[in-house]
Amino acid sequence: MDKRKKVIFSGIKPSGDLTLGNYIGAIKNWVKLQDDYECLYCVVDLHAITVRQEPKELRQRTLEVLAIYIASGIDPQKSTLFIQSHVPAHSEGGWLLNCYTYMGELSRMTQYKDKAQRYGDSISAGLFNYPVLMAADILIYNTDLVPVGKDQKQHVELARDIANRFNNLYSPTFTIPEPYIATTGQKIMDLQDPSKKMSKSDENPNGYILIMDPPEVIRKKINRAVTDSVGEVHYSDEQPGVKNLMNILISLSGTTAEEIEKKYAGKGYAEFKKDVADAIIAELEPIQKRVKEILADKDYLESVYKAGAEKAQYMALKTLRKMQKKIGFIPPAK
Ligand code: ATP
Ligand code: LTN
Repeated sequence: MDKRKKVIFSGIKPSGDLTLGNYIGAIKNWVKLQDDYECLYCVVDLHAITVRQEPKELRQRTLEVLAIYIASGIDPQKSTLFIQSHVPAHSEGGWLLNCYTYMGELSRMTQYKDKAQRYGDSISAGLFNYPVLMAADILIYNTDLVPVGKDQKQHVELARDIANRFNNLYSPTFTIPEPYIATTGQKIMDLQDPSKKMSKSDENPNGYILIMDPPEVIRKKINRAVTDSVGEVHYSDEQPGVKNLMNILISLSGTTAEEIEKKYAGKGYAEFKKDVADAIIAELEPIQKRVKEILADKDYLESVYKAGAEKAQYMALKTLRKMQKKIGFIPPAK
């Protein structure tokens, strides 16, 4: 039977160089979903400008993120790859949904609260509204599943609330999306402070590993990663630094925590750290090589994001028109 494939949507902001957290928590899982779902993977540049971006860097990074998607195994023949600002329905849908979202809901978003604390008064209204744009991203494609890291679960839940509100107010319009969180590598933590997530906008570069970091830098950062004075490789909340390194190894090599504990019993951390670094390098080196090749072929990249935007626009416009009609807007004259 030819049942409609379920729709998957996800995106990463080109707001900094991508980290191992983005790779393990997002991209690596996306690759696996391509055969079973209709997947749309987006570079969410509209989201990136919620904090100030240097125009030249934003341009470079947007293309680099796209190249990383492809180099990591996302196949433009199977999945729709595009740049968010090329599909204006995201911004338009975002505005409409803003009028169906409460200030109270947005002020409860953890990511907003964290960033508000970090940036103080100079925080943009865009940062506050950001989850509404994300809801539009998801809802205009009638997305069924949203693969994200644990940190984004709250935003997907807000998208569900907004969708239900709109559906109940008018008539069924949106599919109610579900977060789809992979069991391994849900949240990779900062190497210097394992109580916070590894983030590309961190000030301390030793806290994160970049997808494009050269091997010697990866080794240095893993060697410097904060552990503890226990001296035993155990998977325990009391040893958050070691646990994080174990999670990285588990998601990259497919071993289990028990196997790792057994292998390094009585051996301290040096050999364990070396093997973690080896596993990261083995995974990232071929991807880095491909990224460079893809970035050198601008025509190819352009053909990918052009085809992606056309397909996405077609899907998104259908939903946007429905929303406008239900709200009570006069359709434009033909
Ligand atoms: P920033 O730190 O600048 O806010 P970010 O690194 O969180 O950005 P996003 O573009 O917001 O990156 O996230 C893209 C995807 O990567 C999301 O699905 C998010 O859940 C996932 N992700 C980001 N950091 C991690 C992490 N440390 N562990 C697991 N998943 C992560
Ligand atoms: N908010 C997400 C990035 C993002 C996203 C989306 C993820 C924007 N739009 C739609 C999934 C679906 C973040 O900060 N990681």
